[in-house]
Amino acid sequence: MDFELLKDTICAIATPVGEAGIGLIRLSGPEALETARKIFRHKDPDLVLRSHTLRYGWIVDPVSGELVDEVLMSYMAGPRTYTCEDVVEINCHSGYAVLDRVLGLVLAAGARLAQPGEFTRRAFLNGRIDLSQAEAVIEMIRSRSEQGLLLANRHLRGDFRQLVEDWLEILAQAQSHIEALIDFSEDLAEETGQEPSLYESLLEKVVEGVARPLRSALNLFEEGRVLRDGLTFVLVGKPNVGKSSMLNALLGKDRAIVTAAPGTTRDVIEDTFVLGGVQVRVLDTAGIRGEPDEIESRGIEMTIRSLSQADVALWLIDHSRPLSGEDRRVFEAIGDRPCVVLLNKSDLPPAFSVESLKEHFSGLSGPLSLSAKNPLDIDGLKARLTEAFIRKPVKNCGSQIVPNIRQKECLEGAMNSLSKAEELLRSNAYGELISFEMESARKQLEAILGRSHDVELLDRIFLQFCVGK
Ligand SMILES: Nc1nc2c(ncn2[C@@H]2O[C@H](COP(=O)(O)OP(=O)(O)OP(=O)(O)O)[C@@H](O)[C@H]2O)c(=O)[nH]1
Ligand SMILES: [Mg+2]
Repeated sequence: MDFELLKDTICAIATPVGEAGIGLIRLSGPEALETARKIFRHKDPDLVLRSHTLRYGWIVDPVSGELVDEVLMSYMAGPRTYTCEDVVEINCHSGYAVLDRVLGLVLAAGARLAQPGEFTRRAFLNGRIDLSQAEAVIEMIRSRSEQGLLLANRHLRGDFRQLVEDWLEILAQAQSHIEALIDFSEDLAEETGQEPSLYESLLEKVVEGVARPLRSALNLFEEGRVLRDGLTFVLVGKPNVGKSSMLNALLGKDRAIVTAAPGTTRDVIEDTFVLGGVQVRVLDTAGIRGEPDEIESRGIEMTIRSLSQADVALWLIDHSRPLSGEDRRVFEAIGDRPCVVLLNKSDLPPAFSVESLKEHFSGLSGPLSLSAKNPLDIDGLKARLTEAFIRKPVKNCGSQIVPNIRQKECLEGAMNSLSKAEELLRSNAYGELISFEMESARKQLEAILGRSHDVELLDRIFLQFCVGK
């Protein structure tokens, strides 16, 4: 994006377009107030709008004089605003025609239509937030579960920014000590032996103050992914074992067709629910069987593909029918993926014992006996899944900072340079080499905050936003 564009005034509809109580049109930039005043009519024509106040009035077409909408308009003078610029928000009635008309008038009055994420981008470029906070805004908007929201909130508050700034400060200090030494290091080391002890104390500061906490943040990435992006469970089993019944039971609604005939489900059906504060995507699949017809075999291919995307396989076995070669095919398809074995239809007399199941499939652990038709069993299953896959990430991520994938890559880069710097400090290497590694660790950390203003990176991040944010 051309940074010159920062000087103009942008506008956009900030709420979803459609019929609703209120629709918001937002303006930001040096001309925001002047632009809005051209189309806003208040009963007192000489009214001076004070900053951070809300006023009642009408939007008027300045050319025809037509009254377009009855609105509340707020004016907030920068820098105490979302973008740090002057901001005006017009609260209109929400409808396709009204919002379109008002936006048209704002554009005609001189504002430019904002690009996706441009308001937040301005907040970033004007220094109100750093890049980790801007990313948290997207996460916040997208978040569909409590845990994801908590993580996003921590970043939005600037906790990660604070942490990274502390690390940068420690590294900058260490680096300046090293550099001060570079000119006279050899003499000093020989005459007084100060250098090794300085190195020791720098080493401790860098390891304790930066490398160790940085590594713990990195270690949380995988668990944080569960909280942020959720988990995918896939229901697999031979035909008619109750996979679709289980999907419906987990979701608490009739999502998939259930019939007594095997081969009912032929596509992959998916939906989501929240488990332990985490978003869970669950896939119901076509039953895996030996001699499928053409449609079914396509379905089975999709089942295998779904298995490869899933975090956990929920393998359903019909406990009321004898085990068969089809169950073995399922077992083989699951391979060594994380798997929970569910012995379904526990309300019917069992056709085999749990021991014989374990003999059949060696290495299989703790099958859970249940019925998709019994709500108490479903509660038990959910508790078991929460315990197995969600409790630990939630506990470990507690109030910690958890990087997203971009931040993780920056942290890994920084860690790599820090390890080299540590090694060099331990071996009393030349100051220049140590300083070089510290500098490169700092660059990686600065990239987390977006200090390098890499335009492509900024485009990649902000274009994920909607227009109006
Ligand atoms: N008694 C009993 N019947 C069940 C239970 N779970 C499912 N069923 C019945 O088993 C039959 C098959 O259920 P579905 O949920 O369609 O099984 P599916 O595994 O999705 O079958 P396909 O899609 O054909 O692979 C239906 O008649 C269900 O009502 C259970 O726990 N107990
Ligand atoms: Mg089914």
